[in-house]
Amino acid sequence: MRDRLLALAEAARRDITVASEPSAVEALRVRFLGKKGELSGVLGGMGKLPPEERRALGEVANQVKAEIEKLLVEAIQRAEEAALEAELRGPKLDVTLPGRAVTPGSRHPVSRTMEDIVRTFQRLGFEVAHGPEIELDYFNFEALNLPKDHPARDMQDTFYMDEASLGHAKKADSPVLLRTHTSPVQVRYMLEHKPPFRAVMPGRVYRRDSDLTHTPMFHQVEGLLVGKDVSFAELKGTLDAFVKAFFGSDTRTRFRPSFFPFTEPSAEVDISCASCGGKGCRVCKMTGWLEVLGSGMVHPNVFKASGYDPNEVTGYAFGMGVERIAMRRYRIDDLRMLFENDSRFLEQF
Ligand code: 2U9
Repeated sequence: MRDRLLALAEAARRDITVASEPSAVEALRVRFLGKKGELSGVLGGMGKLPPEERRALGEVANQVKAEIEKLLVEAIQRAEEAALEAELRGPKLDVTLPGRAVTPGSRHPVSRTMEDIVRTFQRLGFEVAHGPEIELDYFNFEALNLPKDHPARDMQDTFYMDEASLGHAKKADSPVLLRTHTSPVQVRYMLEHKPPFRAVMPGRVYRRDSDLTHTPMFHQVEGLLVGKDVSFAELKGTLDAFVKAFFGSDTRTRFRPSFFPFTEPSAEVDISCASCGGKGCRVCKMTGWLEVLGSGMVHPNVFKASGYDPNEVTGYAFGMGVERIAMRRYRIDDLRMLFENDSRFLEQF
């Protein structure tokens, strides 16, 4: 049996040292050391030997096994190195081929515009606040002076959430919807802070609208400043400063009376047309002015809904659509360009 073990070691030395491929080395491992391999075959008869002989043979068997294992490790290293070298030399891997170009991404024009608007207000001392896009009817409408039967609710068609799909997530006794403006963030902010404060609320909003000039999702930046004796003059001064910082220092502003349920009085803000300098052209439809934002003094009912005393505090609010401003800024004449994500369009920014 001892001779058979030594013969086995000799055969292993002879065959393993010449194996040149990983698969051949694996086949040899199975042949010599596998469960039904040659070593097992020789040791199978050991049980019948007397204990003395068994111990001596066991020692030899262990030495043979260790040697074969060492030979196999060396062989696999050799085979892998050879395979790698062959690949580098051979035709499979051509390291002289030019690499595939990595095209860097860029900020979307809507994101850039929104960030720039927010940054401009931050320079004027405004904080930035965020809130949920899935909102309660209460914060989106009710608290903003739009009771259920208010005709102004027809001004914006709303995506309501299917009650069944909300499951246990619905705790409050108010319908759930996709916010139609970021104004509910202002309401939440007022409930969580004490005046005086000023903050802007950027984000996505949703309306049941889809045509050449409307998308079901778009972006807004709204703002709110609340304090003691805040005046309409401050609203005008702040928005004029914003317009000059954002569109250029020679841009003029014009405030036109308007109506929003959550502000009184309300005003729409126009800026002088940059394309014609105010003389009138196709861009401004010959008026010399472009409408960019809405604004007003916070309505007393809105203060009451947030637990503020309208005799103690006043404030102003404003809102703007980011897509519209991005289109002005980059002279994009088709809204759909902003939503198609065509890389030939996006890589221009
Ligand atoms: C609170 C109080 C007052 C937010 C305001 C506007 C005027 C406005 C529109 C501009 C174009 C939205 O993107 S748009 O469709 N917004 O004109 N938004 S005042 O007033 C508020 C909001 C919250 C608590």
